[in-house]
Amino acid sequence: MKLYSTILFLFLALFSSSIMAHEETQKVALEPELFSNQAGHITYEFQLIDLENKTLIKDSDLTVENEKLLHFIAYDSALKEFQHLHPIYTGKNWVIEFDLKRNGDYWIWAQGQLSRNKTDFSSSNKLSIMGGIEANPLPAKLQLTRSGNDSISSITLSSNKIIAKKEVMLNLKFLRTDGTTAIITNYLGAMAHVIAVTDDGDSITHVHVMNASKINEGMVHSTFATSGKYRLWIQFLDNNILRTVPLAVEVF
Ligand SMILES: [Cu+2]
Repeated sequence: MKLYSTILFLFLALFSSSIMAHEETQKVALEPELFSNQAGHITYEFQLIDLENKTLIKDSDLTVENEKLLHFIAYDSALKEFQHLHPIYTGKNWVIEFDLKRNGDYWIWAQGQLSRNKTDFSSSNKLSIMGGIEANPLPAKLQLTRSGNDSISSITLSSNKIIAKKEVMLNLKFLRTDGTTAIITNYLGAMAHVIAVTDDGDSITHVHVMNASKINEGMVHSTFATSGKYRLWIQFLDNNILRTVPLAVEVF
């Protein structure tokens, strides 16, 4: 690693420990290596650093989880733009290519599992995008909704109260806005994926939806660490088309 990388690494380690204060421990740092801040097609190269061993994490250091070695999630601070992608390892860096057409401050996360101790990690950094479409205005507060749709595919989440630090089981119904029956097939090893983010964007949870006994119904078990409003992005395949439905819930 170059000197500046080492300095950046130390900075990241400090920065991460403050923003991730409510996480158990910060195990892995995400260090950007090469990227552009210009809106459009972005090639983002980064390194993952095992903070315990002070080593770079290669593809061979990770376990395949939900069919991928590494999951990459990006969203803007308005919690409107969203991407879930899978970086590849080049032998030197991890690389992901994606399109961000809209300006804004983006959170980026890498999620994976270290093979050496089978522990999951979520590591974040930020990326400010300029030169594109006007940034989404920051909403005064997140508009709560337990049902939403992406094109004709829709989701309705059960209305049970969610309490911080208590496991909750939420039911999901997969519907269509035109009344036809959804055709749900597994996406990356699960009926659906739920990515939950606190309304300040600084904490992320990724949980999986399991089949319930009824057709086109699923259930998800989760424990929300803190009270407050959360954005949920629910991703699933309906008729083999990837859909992403944004919802928002309050945790008491
Ligand atoms: Cu993924």
